[in-house]
Amino acid sequence: MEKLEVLHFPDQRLRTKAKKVNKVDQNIKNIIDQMFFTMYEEKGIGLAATQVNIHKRIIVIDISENKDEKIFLINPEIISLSNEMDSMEEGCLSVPGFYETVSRPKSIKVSTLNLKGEETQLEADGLLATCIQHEIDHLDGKLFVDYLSNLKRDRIEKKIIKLKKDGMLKSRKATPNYKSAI
Ligand code: GNR
Ligand code: NI
Repeated sequence: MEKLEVLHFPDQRLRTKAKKVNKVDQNIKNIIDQMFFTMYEEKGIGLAATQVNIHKRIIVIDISENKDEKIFLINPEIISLSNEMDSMEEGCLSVPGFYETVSRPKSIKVSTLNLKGEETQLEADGLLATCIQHEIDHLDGKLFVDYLSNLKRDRIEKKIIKLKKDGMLKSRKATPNYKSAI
């Protein structure tokens, strides 16, 4: 299977609002498979389609120790949020190498579609609740760095731009085609 490339902050494509899935068909199932493959390869605990430049409301998650508990969400919607908050150190495959504490509601209730296209519900707290909220933010074009101070976010942006410039981070620019016309 082919690994999808993950976009890096401050790529503007990460600011795209993803569209709802109309029909859970084979194409959507293939996207989910490719997203799980990419997430496991990149050693993430979650991945939103937005991060791989697919602007559909699809999320994959696996927070298990043994990487054998796949969770996918299609058209996820938060039904309820607890008033109680939880602070966790977050990282993001689109903001590689940076970890900062973010405060979010501690527990949530979410609706999602299963592979038959039926609506189901899911309750989550702890790391799973944090992860789902982090991923739904991606689908709305939001990143965890948006919760930080402007100063911190600007510093991270400058460092990532430098890493890219120095070739320390793969860029998603298309490979130029050097084929000569002769
Ligand atoms: O791998 C990831 N770890 C993580 C840690 C704390 C809170 C959220 C996350 S999600 C992240 C993968 C990712 O970027 N998903 O969008
Ligand atoms: Ni992320």
